[in-house]
Amino acid sequence: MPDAHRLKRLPIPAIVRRTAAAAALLLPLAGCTDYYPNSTLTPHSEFGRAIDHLWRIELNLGTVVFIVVEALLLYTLIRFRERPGQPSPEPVHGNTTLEILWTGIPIIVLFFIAVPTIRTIFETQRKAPANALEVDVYGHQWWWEFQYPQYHVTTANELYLPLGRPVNFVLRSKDVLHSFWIPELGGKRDLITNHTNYLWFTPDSGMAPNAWNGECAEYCGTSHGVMHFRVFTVAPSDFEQWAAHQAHPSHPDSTTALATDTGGYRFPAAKLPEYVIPATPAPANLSFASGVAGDAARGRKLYSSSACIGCHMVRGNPMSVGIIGPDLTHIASRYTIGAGRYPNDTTHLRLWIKNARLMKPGVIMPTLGANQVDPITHSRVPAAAGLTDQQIADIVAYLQQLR
Ligand code: HEC
Ligand SMILES: [Cu+2]
Repeated sequence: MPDAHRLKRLPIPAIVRRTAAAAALLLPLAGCTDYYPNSTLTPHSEFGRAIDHLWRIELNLGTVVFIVVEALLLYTLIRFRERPGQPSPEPVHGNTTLEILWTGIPIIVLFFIAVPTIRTIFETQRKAPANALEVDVYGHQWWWEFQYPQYHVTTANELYLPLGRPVNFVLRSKDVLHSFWIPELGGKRDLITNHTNYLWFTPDSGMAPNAWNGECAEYCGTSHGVMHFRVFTVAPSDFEQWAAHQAHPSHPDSTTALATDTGGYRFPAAKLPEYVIPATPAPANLSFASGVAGDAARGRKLYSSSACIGCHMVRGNPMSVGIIGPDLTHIASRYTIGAGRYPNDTTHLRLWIKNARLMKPGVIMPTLGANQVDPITHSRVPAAAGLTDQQIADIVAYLQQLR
């Protein structure tokens, strides 16, 4: 062969080669060090472990099949490769032994997959135990409603669950298909229009109290990607306190209801994992006047005569009985707004009320700030009809009292 056609070998220093080889070997291990809050590979309930067990069986079986098939393939490629001067191979017409083998082996493989799969289906579809906590889950475009019928509690986008007690989720949709998924605890199971689904699991009793991410796992429209929720698994006594407080109408809307209330329980802010509070930047073209202080009493009056009451419920406020949007009775006890899109703080509440549709694409909540352009209708809210920054600040001051 002429020299010019030969591949020239580049001289690679030994140190570079060795470092590259070591890096290639270590790369897969890098995935083991970080903590991924949305990983299903660290299950913390019997349901999660059942699914994890099944997946590991299938991964192991699949690996064996892969290695055997690839080995046979490589062997065939090398053993029967073309050699110079060799005559063409003779064609083969049918081989009964082979046909039986390649029909029989997949049947055996499928059998080994089917048995544990069917067993896991039955295991995870069993009826919930009688002492289970019931949570009625309603999927909305694009947020979650959670009702605890045994406790007369309704909340949104935040779930409190007692450690060690089975919880039975009754899954329904108010509009299109959604899917309820807490990667580290359990799911996914679909919320189907005009059909009720069930899912139950027990958050492990031995865990320290913690916060988890929940997601919608079935594409449901524009803001599907921002349909998160948070789950707090807490000590049973803390759960009881949380539920007792949430069941009450909130201060300042009820003078009597809070007489016996100790203020309730909230997952301690100091213990929140960093993924709980989102860092979504607010839209650049949305701003709020600086130095405006809100007045809660004025805000309550304004809220109670604004469009808000047609969509939102504030138990204890007889004007506010809407059921289209999230229940705001204890809005100030929550860590996030807009289904995990923004932190629940003064800045984001104000911007949200000013132009919700700019803050989260497609939401039903209309753009309400004076002179704001509604990104869906493209029309400008007239100055006289919209809320001024002062009015919004007042409403936010009121909402922040609803703890
Ligand atoms: C047409 C119905 C409608 C009206 C009117 C409306 N909202 Fe909403 N609101 C919604 C919906 C729906 C959501 C949930 C949006 C999402 O997260 O996808 C929402 C979300 C919110 C949230 C965030 C709640 C949470 O837990 O994430 C706040 C706060 C809020 N609205 C306050 C108000 C106030 C104050 C007014 C009146 C000035 C108002 N809304 C008017 C429908 C409405
Ligand atoms: Cu979705």
